[in-house]
Amino acid sequence: MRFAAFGQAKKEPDIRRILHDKDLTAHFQQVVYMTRQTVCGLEGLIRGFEGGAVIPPKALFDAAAKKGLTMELDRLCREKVLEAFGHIYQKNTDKLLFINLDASVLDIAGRDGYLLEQVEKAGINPNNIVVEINETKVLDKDRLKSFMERYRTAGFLIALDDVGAGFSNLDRIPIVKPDIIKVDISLIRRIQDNHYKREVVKSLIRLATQIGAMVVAEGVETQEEAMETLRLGVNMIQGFYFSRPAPLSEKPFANGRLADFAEAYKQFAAKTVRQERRISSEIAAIARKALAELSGQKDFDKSLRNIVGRHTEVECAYVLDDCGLQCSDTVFGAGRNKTRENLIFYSARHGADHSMKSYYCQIAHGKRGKYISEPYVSLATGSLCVTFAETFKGADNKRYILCMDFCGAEGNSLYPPSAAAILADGICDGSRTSAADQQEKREPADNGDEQKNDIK
Ligand SMILES: [Ca+2]
Repeated sequence: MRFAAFGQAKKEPDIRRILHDKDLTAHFQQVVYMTRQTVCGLEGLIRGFEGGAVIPPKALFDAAAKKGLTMELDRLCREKVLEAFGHIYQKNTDKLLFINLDASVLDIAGRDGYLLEQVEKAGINPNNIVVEINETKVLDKDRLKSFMERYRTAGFLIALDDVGAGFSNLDRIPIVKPDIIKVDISLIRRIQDNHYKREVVKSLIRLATQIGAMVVAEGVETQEEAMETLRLGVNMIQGFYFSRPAPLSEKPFANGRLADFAEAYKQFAAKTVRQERRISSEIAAIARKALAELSGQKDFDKSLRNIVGRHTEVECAYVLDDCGLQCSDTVFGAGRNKTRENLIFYSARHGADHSMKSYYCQIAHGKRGKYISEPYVSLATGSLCVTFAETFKGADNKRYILCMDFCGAEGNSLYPPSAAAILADGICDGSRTSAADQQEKREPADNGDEQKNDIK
């Protein structure tokens, strides 16, 4: 069912009537536990209807706030969700129900035990409930902390919702100590094309691993987004690509897309590994030739110019002595622009000291005498690159270190390819998601941010 088909209510909802008549409907969206290839739970969402039109959750909550009825609405939303889930719970005691809690209502005194009562009344074990804390502003942090402790002790799981949206909510991580971090749609949308989003999500995954939490990618709408988030290490995925919010169906945990996606992902993962291997061997081949050319030389600059001139994949190259001091220029390939040069970002020059940099330490103190970095954005040029470094002997028989930044020449990417690149390469031809299909999938979210507003 497409909610957009109903049209959205224009005037302010009559919140007193809605609360009085309990005129809200619970909808549910699947949360997919990817590595286990299963739907592990449902997020409960709420819909109001007036005169045949949908009232988005935000409009409901705005209207309630004006009348001082936020807590009443918040409670009714959960009552509806718990009641509906309660009907299917006995046959699905291994599944989770994610429920949203507007943390701003935690500031309202005298409500601390209410959620537990509601859950018990619905006959659901608290172990099956994930409480999503989804407001950026909690006025009373002590109250939030004591709420968390109480509910965790009672067996609830705690999720931090919409992480990465709006104001930073990272300060809540030590307070909430979440079991689950839900990464906001704004960081997921077109993540396959955006190095910065990828790195932010990778950081959140690293953080979650360190604090023993799971990561859910929210708002996944396309196959590329699903693959990229999964490749980065996200545990669970939620979004229109796998399911849209809807009333409970006969089989609320079935998903027809899961098996096909798992198959496509396995091919994608295999191809990623092959591509990474190809990239490493290309880098190794260029590096071998460069090292042979530099070995026994005195004038490194001339050889570096030859090397960089021959290989468009090499963004720049330079040589360090055994103490980490740069003993050549930083030689750039033709056409590389250095637009980012300023007082803090600039390419190192002859005589620069690299001895505190991690790649130098790895080579100087490690056994292998070579190093290759993760992809990163070059501080000198702003390009996405990887740095390769390896030792060689110069004319004076002393040890030197060749450093080369590799960067994808046009049409010849030398860093691990994005999901988009791999998909464009035709790996997932068997997939059901055509470009037109995806355009259709994305449309509702671009129209009034429906997906974002669902999450209440
Ligand atoms: Ca949520």
